[in-house]
Order: sequence, then C-alpha cells, then structure tokens
Amino acid sequence: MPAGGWGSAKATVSILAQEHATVAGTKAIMRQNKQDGFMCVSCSWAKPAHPHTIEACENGIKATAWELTSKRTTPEFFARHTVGELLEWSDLQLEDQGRLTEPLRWDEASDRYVPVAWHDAFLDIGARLKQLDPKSVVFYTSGRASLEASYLYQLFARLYGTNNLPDSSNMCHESTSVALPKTIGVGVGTADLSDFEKTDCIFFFGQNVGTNSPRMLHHLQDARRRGVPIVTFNPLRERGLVTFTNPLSVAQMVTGSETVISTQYHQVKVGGDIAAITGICKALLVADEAAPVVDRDFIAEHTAGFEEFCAYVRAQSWETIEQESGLPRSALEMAADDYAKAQRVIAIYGMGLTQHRRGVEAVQMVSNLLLLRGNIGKPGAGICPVRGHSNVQGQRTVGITEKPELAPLDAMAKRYGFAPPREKGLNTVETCRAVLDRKVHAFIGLGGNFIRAVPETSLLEDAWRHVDLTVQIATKLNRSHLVHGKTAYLLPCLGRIELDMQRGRPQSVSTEDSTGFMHPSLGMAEPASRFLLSEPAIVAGMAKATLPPSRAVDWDKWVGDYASIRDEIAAVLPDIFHDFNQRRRVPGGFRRPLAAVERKWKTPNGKANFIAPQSLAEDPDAPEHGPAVLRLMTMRSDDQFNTTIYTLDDRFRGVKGTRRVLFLNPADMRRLGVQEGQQVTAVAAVSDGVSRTVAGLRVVSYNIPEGCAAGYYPECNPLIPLWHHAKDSFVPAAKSIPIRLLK
Ligand SMILES: Nc1nc2c(c(=O)[nH]1)N[C@H]1C(S)=C(S)[C@@H](COP(=O)(O)OP(=O)(O)OC[C@H]3O[C@@H](n4cnc5c(=O)[nH]c(N)nc54)[C@H](O)[C@@H]3O)O[C@H]1N2
Ligand SMILES: Nc1nc2c(c(=O)[nH]1)N[C@H]1C(S)=C(S)[C@@H](COP(=O)(O)OP(=O)(O)OC[C@H]3O[C@@H](n4cnc5c(=O)[nH]c(N)nc54)[C@H](O)[C@@H]3O)O[C@H]1N2
Ligand SMILES: [Mo]
Repeated sequence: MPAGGWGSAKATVSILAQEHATVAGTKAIMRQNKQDGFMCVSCSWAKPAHPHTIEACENGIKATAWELTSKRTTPEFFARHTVGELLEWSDLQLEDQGRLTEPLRWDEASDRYVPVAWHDAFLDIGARLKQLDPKSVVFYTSGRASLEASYLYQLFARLYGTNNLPDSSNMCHESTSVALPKTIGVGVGTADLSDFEKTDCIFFFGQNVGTNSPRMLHHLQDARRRGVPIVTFNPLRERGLVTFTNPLSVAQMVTGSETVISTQYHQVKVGGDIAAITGICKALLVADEAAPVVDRDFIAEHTAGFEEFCAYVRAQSWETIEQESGLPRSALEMAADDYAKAQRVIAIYGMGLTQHRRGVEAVQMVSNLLLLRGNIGKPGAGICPVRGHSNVQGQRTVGITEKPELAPLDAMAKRYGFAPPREKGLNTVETCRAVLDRKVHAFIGLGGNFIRAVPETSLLEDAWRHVDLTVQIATKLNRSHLVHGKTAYLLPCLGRIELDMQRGRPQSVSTEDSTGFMHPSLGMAEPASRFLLSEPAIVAGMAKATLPPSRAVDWDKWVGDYASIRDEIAAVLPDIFHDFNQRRRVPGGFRRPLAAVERKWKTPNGKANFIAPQSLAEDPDAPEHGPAVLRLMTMRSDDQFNTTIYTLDDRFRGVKGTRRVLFLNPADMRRLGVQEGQQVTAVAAVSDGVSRTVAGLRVVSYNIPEGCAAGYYPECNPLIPLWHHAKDSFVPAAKSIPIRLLK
C-alpha cells in the first residue's frame, strides 16, 4: 500500500464523519493553506504561492476536522466528572469530548472544574502573579500560537520580569537551532520550494514525511518524475518514503499507479546517522583522490575547519563506521556516489536526528556533508529541517525563547520603556527540573500538553501538585489540565480556523512556515462557543490584570486590531518584518532574510564551519550496555498529532486498535525469548534509583535493525529520564531510550 491513495481518501472522509464536521469541515478545507484562507493547524511545511485546488493532506484535513468538531466539553460535562475520575481516561477519550466552551476554575472541595467569569479569572490570576517572584513563573508555549499571540505573550512575560519562555521547540528542533548557527550562521533551514524544483538529488534523514508533512510528498513526487534520486536513512521502511499515490491526481487514483519515492533506502541503526554520514564523507574523500569531488573553491573561499574535519573522517575505520551505523560500507559508498554526481543537493531531516543525546552533532554532520560540495547557498540545494508545529519557527522569531540573546530585548526596552530581564530563562527540561525541585510557583501554558509531552512522567506528575498556580489556555481537554496546581484555571480559546472578531471586524493572524516564509491566516468558521476568547485577548487580559498600566503598552488597542500588533513586531524586528502589514499580502508570503542563502556566514569567524563530531557512538556515556539493552525510539503514528490521538490505529504500520505496542526485530525476539503478541513491560535501563516502566506493551515483530525497538509517543514517555537529553540543546533524547524488557 502506498502513502496517499484510496486509503488516504477513505481516512479523510471517515474523520470528517467521526467529528460530525462534514459541512463546515468541507468548506474550510477549500480555504486551507490559501492566501485568502487559513494556515493549516497541523504541520509547518511550506505553503506554495500557487496552491493546488485542495492544498491540504489527509492529516491536515484531520486536524481541521478535529478543531471544527461539533462535540463540546461543557460545564455540564465537568459537573458529571471529577478531575480524579478524568485522570483515569486515555488521551483519546479526553480530547474526544470536543471543544472546551467556557472558562473554568478548579474547585478543591468538589474536585471539579466549575465555570468562572473571564473577568474574575483574569483578576485572580493577576493578583496571584503579583505576589510571586517572576523568576519562579514559567510561560510555556506550544508551537501553534500565531506570531501576534506569541509576540504579546513574550512581551507580557518580559514586562512581568522573566525569560522563562520554554516552548515545544525545546523538545523538537532546538538541536537545529543550536547546531546551525555555529556551522552556517542561521538557526533555520535554507532550502525553499523553489529549490525543490531545481534540485538534482535529495538526502532524507529521520523524518516521516507520509505522516508528518504529507504535502511535501507532492514536491518529492515532482522531483522523482524529473529523475531526481532520493536517498533515505531511516531505521524503519516508512510508507511515505517508499511509495506514494497522489490522492489529488485522478490518473494515479484510477490506475492505482504509484511513485517510488526513495531510490536508495538505508535502514540505519537508531542513533547511527553520525557514523553513516561519516562513512559517506569518507567515501567522498577517497573518490576525491582519483577525480575532484570536493568543491575546493567553495571550501577555500567560504569555510573553515575543512582540514581538521578531513583528518577526523580519515581516522575513522570502516569497521567502526559499519558497526555504529549498522550499514555496510558498500551501502554508504552507493549513497556517496549519488551525492558526488549531483550538482544541487537538498538534505531533509526531522526528529530522527534531533532527539538524540548527540542530536546537535548529527545536525552538524548533515551540514558538513552539504558543505563538502558547496550545497548551501546555491539554487536547488540547501538544508531542510522539517519543523513540527505550524508556527513553531515563527514564535521563536518573535521572541518566544528562554535565551535572552535571541530576543529583541534592546528594541523592546526602548519602545516600551522598561528594563527587560537579561539572565537566561528556563527551557523545557530545566522547567521540569525546577518543578521537581519545587522552584516553580506558577505555570502558564499557551496551548500544548506539557506534562504528557515531557520526559520523567511519574516524578513530574507528583511534583506538579506543589505548583501554586497553573493556567492552561487550550482548545480541548488534555492530561495537563488534570494534573494541575493548587489553584488551576482552564481557559478556552478560539482555534486558528475560527472567525476572530474584534471591535466588529474579522482579524487575521500570521505564521512562519518551515522554509521561513510568513503567511496571513484568516479564520472563517463559526466559533465553537460564544464564550471563547482569542489567544491575544486572553494574554492581554492576564497582562492587564498583572502589570502596572503603561502608556507605551496598549493592550486594548492591540487586541482591538491585530494589524497594530504587527506594527509593533515590525518596529522591534524591522530586518525581518518591515512593512509587515503590506508585505504579508503577497501570494506565497514573504521570506525572512537568511544570510546563508546568499553565502554570507553570520558565524563568529564569518565562515561556514566544518565541525567534526566527538565520536561515532550513539551515546558515548551511555550508562549500561550489553545484549539485553535495546535502543527505543518513540514516534508518531499515522493517526495522531503529537499528544492528540485521533484513533488507536496506525494504518501505515499495520497496527490496529492499540498504541501500546513495542516493535522488535525478530532476531532480538528470539534472543530475548519473547513471542509476537506477548505482553511485556519496558523498563529504562539506567541505574539512578528511579524506577521508570511502561507495562502492557504488545510485542510486534517488525522490520527494524537489531538492537533497536520502536514504540509510540506519548505512551512511552514515562521511560525517559529527564537528564537523558541532547547535550547543548536539551532536547529530550526520545529517539534512543535505553530499555530492557520484563516478561
Ligand atoms: N500528522 C502529524 N503531523 C505532524 C505531527 C504529528 O504528530 N502528526 N507532529 C508535528 C511535529 S511537532 C513534529 S516535530 C514533526 C515530527 O515529524 P518527524 O520528524 O517525522 O517525527 P517522528 O514521527 O517522531 O518520526 C521520526 C522518524 O525518524 C525515524 N528515526 C527514529 N530514530 C532515528 C534515527 O536514529 N535515525 C534516523 N535516520 N531516523 C530515525 C523514525 O523511524 C521516524 O520515521 O511532525 C509534525 N507534523
Ligand atoms: N517521547 C516523545 N516525546 C515527545 C516527542 C517525541 O517524538 N517522543 N516529540 C516532542 C515534540 S517534537 C513536540 S513539538 C512536543 C509537543 O508538545 P506540545 O506542543 O505541548 O503538545 P501537543 O500535543 O501538540 O498539544 C496538544 C494540545 O494543544 C491544545 N491546542 C490545540 N490547538 C490549540 C490552539 O489553537 N490554541 C491553544 N491555546 N491550544 C491548542 C489542545 O488542548 C491539545 O490538547 O512533544 C515532544 N515530546
Ligand atoms: Mo515538534
């Protein structure tokens, strides 16, 4: 079965029916990812200037249906169920109740969420925040909030006095944001859609395109039709990376034909990419001795560190490379051959690289590979990290970051007449640590499902009870609303697809896609409830109740007309956002300036830098080795968006009715004495005195490299120790958790 095709068409119809969203949903889909419509709330893949009639994929349509559902989680629902009772419900059951409709406050006496007036909620939240040390308050953001909402939110946090602005990116592409500024001087990708049209070779590492960014399949399919080779590295043979039938193509649907996506498919060992790319580079250097392969002019003019990098690569033995990557030398030479023949290469990657102990180095290896033949800053080439949430890249651009040097603090200080905090704030892992240490007194969540998305579930859920105040701004009920602080608010907001009226006029917002283009997004659907407020309005409501009034900070004006928020963004970030309100009307959006695209390197030494890794091992300081220890990667199914679970099936991987499964290699199963279908308990193979287990996992025999295992996120999160994160970027190493099995 290919990705896309009739399976996709069927799944799309059934999700619309499941959510009873057929009419509104179908209307909305026609406006999805269009210049005059709304930007999809699912992935962040690029939005073309000339969209298809339906510029949405199966999973984007699911996300739309999920937001436009006719199901409602009303105060009557909360009157029927205590929070204690709801804690026993699954993620799917909770969100399946539908959209939240009214602001709620947790009532301790009855253990229920009860309705509260917006005004009273804001006043109480403000009063409590005023009592607290701003350094003990955390402002989390999930990557969906618009540029406008995000800007107001970070401004609120900084006026209040903290840089504690962790976000979902801290669990996601932070490895990219740390790696690339050192190598090529930008923290985001350089390739855009025009490069996809010109490329003559694509390398693909650890990203599941068929599930997580399906619209990219159209560009891959076009490239394949031009004969462009696609060389893929992934421990699993993911459906979308193998073949694709375009559900929008009548010809392909009727004839049942499919496009082969990957022309080479290398099932690298989990965590083996640094070794694999080292092998490719080694083969390239060998070939270069016979005939020029390396782009010496580019390297001489633009880069530093080439000789040291070559010395490192030459010093690595094929034996170690094969062992650490799990791939034979011949396979890596074959990949090198395609690479050497191409003049314009794009390298795409996702969580398969970033969510490792050495995620930063893995990203830098991709950059090294590209630099060898000058594949950065020329048309048809570039690096392409596939970002996750639909505006995760953009919210970082407008100041959602715990790193003060990345936010426009000086410009904000001047414009709003205040002294912004200058010390580093807490990232996501540090926030968890601080919660465990009882140093966090209030947690505000602008979207997301923090407690479910982070590692160390069981210790954290206990510690969370000691937080004085939790405020969750959300569209649907999730576990993070049930594991709450001593005082807890659940504030329901408009989704991006809904009509957002302020002062009688519809407001539009903006997002930045994975390729650095900014787009307008206009909601159009009837709001799920008349009590909902927009995210900017909720942020402003809390800010006004917390902060002393200031003439330079006009929350009412901003919320009354979002164009005025864009003027603020343009004023403090003029290089990126000058004339924001005019330029966002251009079809296809406008792009942020990316110096690397012009071969200008904003690195400390002004050069693009080769940076060799520390070693080839997946985790040089792994506490336990041995044949009983497996490397577990936790990943998404075809039927989920992060912690939002649409159904318990994974069509592409052939799993039905449950997500509590563990994919194992048949040889490992024999060796460990477990059978297909058997229930096992996974335990984290670390000895730090904390017990981390997930029980009731059904063994599925699967085509996965030996010594590796796969399971689903978030079900397996209790297995991840908090300290098991990428060095430097602090991204939890969710793709290589050392585990053992108990039968
Ligand atoms: N429908 C849908 N779309 C989504 C999301 C969703 O949940 N559902 N989530 C969004 C978000 S926030 C994000 S970050 C992205 C995530 O999108 P992806 O980056 O695709 O993330 P995962 O699903 O976690 O899958 C990672 C892939 O990496 C592979 N992998 C695991 N370990 C390794 C390794 O060591 N090396 C290599 N080479 N590969 C490895 C896995 O087999 C899998 O194919 O998608 C976004 N889009
Ligand atoms: N083990 C493991 N853990 C992981 C990962 C992994 O691959 N493996 N991936 C990590 C990654 S890449 C990411 S990005 C994080 C994701 O972490 P989060 O972004 O925190 O989690 P989500 O599941 O995306 O959040 C879902 C909730 O967002 C709320 N929501 C939806 N739409 C809106 C909206 O428009 N506004 C507001 N205010 N709320 C809304 C809904 O209430 C919904 O329940 O998880 C990380 N955790
Ligand atoms: Mo993500």
